[in-house]
Amino acid sequence: MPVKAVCVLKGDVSGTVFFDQQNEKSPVVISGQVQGLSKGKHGFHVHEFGDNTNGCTSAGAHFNPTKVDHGAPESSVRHVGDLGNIVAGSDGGVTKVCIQDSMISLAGANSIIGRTLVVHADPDDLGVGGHELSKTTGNAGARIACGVIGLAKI
Ligand SMILES: [Cu+2]
Ligand SMILES: [Zn+2]
Repeated sequence: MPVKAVCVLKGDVSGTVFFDQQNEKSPVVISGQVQGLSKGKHGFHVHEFGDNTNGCTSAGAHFNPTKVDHGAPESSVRHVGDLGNIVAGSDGGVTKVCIQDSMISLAGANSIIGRTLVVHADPDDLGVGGHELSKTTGNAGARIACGVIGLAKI
């Protein structure tokens, strides 16, 4: 049974991101846009909690149910929430989001429903930057926008 979810990003930048999954075993198609990013790469993750009581900080760490190291979306070793980067082509414009991911899900153990989508100030180094934070956060810097991922109408 297909499931659809949506996240409205708010903060220093704004955006709307949709998640579509045809069934529990199919990849999740992530689409939408973010407005106002600075040119370049910005870390893009699902964080553990759908708690924004203290802004994006209370969303906790990357969603990582299997307790492994941070990594690239295409890596076999990665947090479930590791969606890599989105790339803004120019300062302050509209950045299209177009990602397909086979590790996140909209149901079951890897479900991202009720968790927080975060956009970061800096590039995610995908775990290979050699920084002390590379293996936990990708050293992606401040959380510049976030929103809770909720169920949407099909
Ligand atoms: Cu993050
Ligand atoms: Zn991560």
